[in-house]
Amino acid sequence: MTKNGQTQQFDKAAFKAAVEKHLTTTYATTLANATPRSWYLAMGRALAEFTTTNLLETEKTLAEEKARSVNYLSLEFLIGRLTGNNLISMGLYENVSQAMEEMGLNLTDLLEEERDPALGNGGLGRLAACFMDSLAAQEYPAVGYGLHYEYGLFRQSFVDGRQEEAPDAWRGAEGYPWEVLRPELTQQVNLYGHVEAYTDENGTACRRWVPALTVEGVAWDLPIVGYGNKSVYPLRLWECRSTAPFNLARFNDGDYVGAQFPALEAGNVTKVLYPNDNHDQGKALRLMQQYFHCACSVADILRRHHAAGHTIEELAKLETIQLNDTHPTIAIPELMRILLDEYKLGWDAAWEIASNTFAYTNHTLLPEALETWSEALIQAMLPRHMEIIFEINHRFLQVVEAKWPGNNSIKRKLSIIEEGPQRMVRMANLCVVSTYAVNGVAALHSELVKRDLFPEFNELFPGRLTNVTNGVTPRRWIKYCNPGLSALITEKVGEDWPAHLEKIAELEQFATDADFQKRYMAVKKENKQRLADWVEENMGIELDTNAIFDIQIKRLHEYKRQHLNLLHILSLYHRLLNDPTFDMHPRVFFFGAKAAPGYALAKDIIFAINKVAEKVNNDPRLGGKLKVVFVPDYRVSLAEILFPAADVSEQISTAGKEASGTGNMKFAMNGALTIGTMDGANVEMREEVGDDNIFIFGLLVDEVQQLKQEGYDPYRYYQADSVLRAALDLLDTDEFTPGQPGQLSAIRANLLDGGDPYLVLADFADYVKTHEKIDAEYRDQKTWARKAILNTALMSKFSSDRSIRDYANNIWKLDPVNR
Ligand code: 9GP
Repeated sequence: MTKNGQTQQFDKAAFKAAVEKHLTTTYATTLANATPRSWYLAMGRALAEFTTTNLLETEKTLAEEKARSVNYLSLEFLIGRLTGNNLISMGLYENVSQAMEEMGLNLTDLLEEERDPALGNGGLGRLAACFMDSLAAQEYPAVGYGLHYEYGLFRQSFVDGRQEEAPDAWRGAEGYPWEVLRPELTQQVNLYGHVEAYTDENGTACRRWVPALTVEGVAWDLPIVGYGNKSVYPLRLWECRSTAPFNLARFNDGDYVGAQFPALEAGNVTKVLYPNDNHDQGKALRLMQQYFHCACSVADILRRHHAAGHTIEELAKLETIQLNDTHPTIAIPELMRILLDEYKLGWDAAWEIASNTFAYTNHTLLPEALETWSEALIQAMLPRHMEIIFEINHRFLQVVEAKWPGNNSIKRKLSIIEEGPQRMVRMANLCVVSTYAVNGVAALHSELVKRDLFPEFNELFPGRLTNVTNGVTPRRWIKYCNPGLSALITEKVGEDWPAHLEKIAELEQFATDADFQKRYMAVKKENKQRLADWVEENMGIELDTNAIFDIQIKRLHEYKRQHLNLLHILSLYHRLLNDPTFDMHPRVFFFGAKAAPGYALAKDIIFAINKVAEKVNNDPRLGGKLKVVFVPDYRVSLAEILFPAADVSEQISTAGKEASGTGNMKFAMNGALTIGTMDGANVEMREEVGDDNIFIFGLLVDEVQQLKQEGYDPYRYYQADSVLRAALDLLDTDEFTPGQPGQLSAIRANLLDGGDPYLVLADFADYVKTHEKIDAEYRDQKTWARKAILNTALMSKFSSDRSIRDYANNIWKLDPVNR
């Protein structure tokens, strides 16, 4: 590293010349005509010159060093904007800001020109992005493998309060300046067809796949820049293209669609990100996406492995493949197929390699998210893979038989194939059977994986099931998004905390320092103002920054219980209007959430919150005490404004349902106090900050299970609690939809007659009481400041650098390679 954290020499004049050159030669714009967007693009291209060079050099070093590396396979990488973050990692933020200033441009404005690459749905995809950042920052050799979706997660707008979806062409017409096409890495991917038996030249009986369709996988690399070092790792995204040439004869005959048919079909594979979070829809195109992703990635891993001079027998020694959820599971039979059919290894030798190469992360216990694929579908699309899955299962069931002789019910439960009218392949079971490590994503979640989801597997494969608690990168989620707080931290603990978050603990000693408290709270106020300005400019709602900013931002899902938050808001509304003795500190409730397009109740909840917002924001009787803001199109770049501005963080899922959460960590690092259930990583956050500095409420996992077993009756709570009753009944009136009662009734009906599957009513009273405590404590600003500072100081465990070290030391056995 050179001085000031720069990772390369920076020649300002040369950089300015490069920007101008890209402006004119890459974007064909004159200096006089250049728009802020073309300046941003040209700047991006000029910066990518550094990262592409470093990427190629890193690849070379790693091959020469014969380094063991991790291949992170994920259908989602929710990377967010790269420019600002990369500038920070390269240590060039100030230099580039100055260079652009000299050209009459403001860097902050230019950064706003970048569209978010939204190649993920939520926590799972964002975690993958944080992990890539931490791998590069700590120089653990890695390649991220994903898909180059033409359209990312849909753009959300509200029309009369209802969610509308529009396609997200994240690259724009000009392409994304950070990506680089790698034509030499193109792979062929086969689909459909049949399997045939044949005898090879040695007289051995063999099987081979005769595919019916071949498409092409083209690689685009995005640079993952190591913070403060020279390593740049590729995030390699595959785009599907047709191998068939354009059919000019058919075109000339007037068959315009037919002439392009293969290209149109192939283009569909990577056309769009499936917009479901924690839900598996079982669509054929999705399976094709998954296989396309895996086939390209496995082939590329083998290419790299051989290019570095290694033999196939050494694969598990030099490469490990981490499966991010079950989405890339088909990589397992794909590698087996290659080892058996192409390398001609025997089953045992192939299995030895494959089962020691793959590891799997489980991110959910929700049954609707645990993927199963119909055997018939796999059989048609990937006939050889289906044979291999049957063989894996056959051998596995012999192991089960040896352990539990004659016990067919255990066999039925553990089998990779689920029997029924339509036989299904259970991808999670396939993963547990075929990998050397399976991890959950927070201590509680990993315990539940062992206890409730896979107890027999845990007995069968002792030590295979383990935990790695999630984390988030402090570079994006403190340093970049909260410059005020970052400056304050640097002043107190020195400047290397973004790479060594343990350092942040030194802030603890300033928690009671009156001067520090004042400055810390002043930063919070500035961040609240930044958010308030955004809301006023984009939504026309005026906010008072003296109010408590209470924020819930995450995907819209019943288990995350945005409707519990809504019921609390309704109860406050009711009390402000009906109880003259009721007093509360002004509060703004923020929401940000996308609902899967086919998820009706989630969309109803969005509509209800928007309708309630419309009313309360304009009701003079409330004296400005209550505001509700649902920010449209919640995305990473908006999150960067929301997290730093929060006083209160809502983490209120039903206990046992949220595997970890990662927004909870970002809020706390930025000094918000959590109101949360004993769920996911909230449990470990409480351990870190202590019970006094977090607001825990609600039923525990075992209490939830017990209540359900006893027969949960939501009406009991409705009848016993008049505040709850009033809030729920408001949903049946036309209070928020004048002249149109019943528009919000679906939520009430789900909670009362629908059985309230996520126990919203059971947790309501405790939730309200805990919010009253928050209200009282916020009024004592010194105590609040102390608690907020402690939250920042005590969050070092939740750096994704620590998560990656845990993976590297305990699972991958990976060493850093410093450049
Ligand atoms: O729902 C979990 C979320 O709790 C966790 O933080 C995230 C990253 O581990 O994964 C989410 N799971 C999924 O999106 C689907 O399994």
